[in-house]
Amino acid sequence: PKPTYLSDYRPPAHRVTHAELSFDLDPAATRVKARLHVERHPEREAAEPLVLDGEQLTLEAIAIDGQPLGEDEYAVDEHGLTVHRVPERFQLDTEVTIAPQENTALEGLYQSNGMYCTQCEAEGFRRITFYPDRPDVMATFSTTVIGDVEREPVLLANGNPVERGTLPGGRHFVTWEDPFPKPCYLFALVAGDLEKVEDRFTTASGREVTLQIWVEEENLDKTDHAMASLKRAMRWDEETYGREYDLDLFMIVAVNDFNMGAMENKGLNIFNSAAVLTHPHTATDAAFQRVEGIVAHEYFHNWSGNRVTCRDWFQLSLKEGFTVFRDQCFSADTNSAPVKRIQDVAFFRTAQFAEDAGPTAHPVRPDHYIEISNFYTLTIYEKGAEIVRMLRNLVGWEAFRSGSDRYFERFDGQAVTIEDFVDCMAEASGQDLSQFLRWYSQAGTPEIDAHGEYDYAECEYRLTLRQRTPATPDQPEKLPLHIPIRMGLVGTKSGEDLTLTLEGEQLGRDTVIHLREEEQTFVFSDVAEAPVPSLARGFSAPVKLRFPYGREDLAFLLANDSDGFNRWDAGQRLALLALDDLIAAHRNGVEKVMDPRVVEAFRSLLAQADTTDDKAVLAEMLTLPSEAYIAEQQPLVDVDAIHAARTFVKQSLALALRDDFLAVYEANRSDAPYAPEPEQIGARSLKNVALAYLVAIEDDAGIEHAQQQFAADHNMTDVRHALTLLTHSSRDDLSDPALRAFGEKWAHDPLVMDQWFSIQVTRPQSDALERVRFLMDHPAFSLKNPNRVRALVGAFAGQNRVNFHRPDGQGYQLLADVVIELNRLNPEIAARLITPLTRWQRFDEGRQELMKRELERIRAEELSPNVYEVVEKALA
Ligand code: DPP
Ligand code: ZN
Repeated sequence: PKPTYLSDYRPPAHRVTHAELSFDLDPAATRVKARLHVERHPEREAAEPLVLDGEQLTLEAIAIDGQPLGEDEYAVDEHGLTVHRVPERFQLDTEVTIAPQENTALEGLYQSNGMYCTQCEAEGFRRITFYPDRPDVMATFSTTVIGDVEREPVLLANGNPVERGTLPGGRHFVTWEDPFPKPCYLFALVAGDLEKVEDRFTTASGREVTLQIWVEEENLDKTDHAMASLKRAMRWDEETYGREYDLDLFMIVAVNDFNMGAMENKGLNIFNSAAVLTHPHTATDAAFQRVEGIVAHEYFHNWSGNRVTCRDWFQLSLKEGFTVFRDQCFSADTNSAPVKRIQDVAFFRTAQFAEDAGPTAHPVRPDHYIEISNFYTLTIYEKGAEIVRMLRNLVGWEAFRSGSDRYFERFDGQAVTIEDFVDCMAEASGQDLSQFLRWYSQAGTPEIDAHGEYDYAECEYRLTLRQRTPATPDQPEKLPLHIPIRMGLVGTKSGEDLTLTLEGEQLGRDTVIHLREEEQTFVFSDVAEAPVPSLARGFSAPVKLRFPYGREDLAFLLANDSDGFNRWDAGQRLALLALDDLIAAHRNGVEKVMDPRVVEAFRSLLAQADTTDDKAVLAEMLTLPSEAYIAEQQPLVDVDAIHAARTFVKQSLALALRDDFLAVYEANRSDAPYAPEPEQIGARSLKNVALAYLVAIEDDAGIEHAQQQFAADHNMTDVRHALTLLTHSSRDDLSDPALRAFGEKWAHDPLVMDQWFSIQVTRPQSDALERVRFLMDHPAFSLKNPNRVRALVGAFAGQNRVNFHRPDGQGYQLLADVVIELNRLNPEIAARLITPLTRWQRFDEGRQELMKRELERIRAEELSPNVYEVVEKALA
């Protein structure tokens, strides 16, 4: 397979202005008729042939302006269709057949639990019909779906239904029209035996919109939260960005077999059932919040993505980065804002930093790819969102909003680039953002080394920042970036933010300084007392910032920093320093000793449990950095030492503060009916964090509470947490009966069984790998369903570090076996699953060899472009 390059971009030679499609559904041979209204691009030559994408299609008929084409007038190969000579403007009619029932890749038109559905982003439409499958071809669509009255009573597509009727032979049809021009990646069709929940929304300008969520009948009781989230998101986008919904109907459909989380098809969003269905008894608080965020994300795409879309797939972050930023802000506004930020950053620093440091590192706007579906990454999405967040902070909310208005007005109905977006922000703010644009083209995580000196005599504080971005594949040299650092200086006597004066300018107590050079020194004057700097508040830039904090400094910031995010971060840094010592002790076979400063810090945190107004933040502060994040900090990852050190810290804290944890647990229990609301969620997380410490030392009261919490069956958050604690303890007498009861109770619900799979295969005990193999034969498991694969194999390889990295290499072998099988069934999921193996550089030589051996074993297979691209990069 050959790469596609950004620098090769050319506007399409032909564009489609209108597409009339008709689908006569059949599992083995669905007949797709397409009438495309085509025009030659005014600047392209008359002699250019018409080239359309098409894969796995059987062409049955072809005509131009009603005249069937002779065999020498066109050619079909495995990538598409070429018509050698075409007029300047014409109608192309084609008829093809496709086989949805054989489509295990879940791209294009496929079947899931008997229903028909589509996934076209990025390049799935070419598996439906011959078409210029690229986002800069925008057409209006009219779609007729013909199905069986009994099997497919519901026939959906984009836009508004305009006609329906019955046909001979027990068939019926519905015709849909979408008046908004769109690229074909936003096309959607759904047909099956579905039920709906309906609601209404009145837009700011008074238009009535019908909202529908379509599900299988047994899931009708799991849609309330998604519907409420949708309405909140619609209102929020009006109030925050001035964006109204534009059709009369907005539909969401839940599908069981789905590669992504969800898809923003115009007027007909298709969701992975895991990203839309919730019920207090089947979904955790985290799942409720995830559903809210994804519903909002897909809805927000209606403007940032659909009305204004991407010129080419290199611009993917144009819609994804902006939309993730929008959904993050929405979730922050509806829940605890500091907790949302803490959770997003904790995840980002673990997973995106690892991506940036590995062989698949790429810029937020890549300049080449082999398979675009490999680029739906944390870099494009989350780092893209961090860049948009920096922009918002650089220009200020007002200019940002006015830049956003400009962007939507100027480019409505167009397919545009990242520069177009940034230009709007530059115009609205009058700022020069040219250096800032490097964030989009330069891969890798910038590292900042900071140090500061307080001059008592001059009352000056000098802060020196030095930036460097390490080399990444294809990019050995890096240029300095424009990095906004939000900061304060916290007085060591007062514990308060000091007033900042920089080069004679008064900047308040919390300010942003701009690092643009490789090295810069900022001199703050009139600093009345020695300060501890609080840097990159709120994670003001996606960088690694090192500062030689002492442990007292960190304990001080943890207690005094006015920025909640940095208070949390100070605690994480303090814990990391202690963990470093313990990891070294473990490796050297020396007795481990707990740092009393960490114990004292936790004691003061626990003392705030009664009075804090944000229990969710406190729960985050009481949570140790994850094994994955600790590993990110180590030059050479020693999974066993990390696990042992972290377990030791957890147990030491639990032993020292046992009564405090118990009191916090007991004070935060509640019998109130479940609601996914911030206050309840905060209390539940705090209580459950406390319980985890107690069970970590097998405290009798703790174990009893865990068992009771499991048995009480009040809500899935509590049940799942208790089951996880019992299953991850070393006591099989606790875990076995609970797992059995849970598995029997929920055997009928695949989304709950996914949780049951994940809990078991992430246990640290040495039988985890055997459990994976055993559970792969469980009747509820199927390699064909992406959710099952992620819950079982993905969770094991991605989250069970000690067992995946077993020194005998069996974890790697298991993953490679699954990848090889999935490569044939579902290349997109196969390619994603490989990720943990691609990180081999970070491990000891023995493991490196074993990991590479498995990558080579995969490479020896006949590979899909998806898997090929990842494996080649990993072994390069
Ligand atoms: N489903 C993906 C998303 O919404 C692709 N657009 O981000
Ligand atoms: Zn998206």
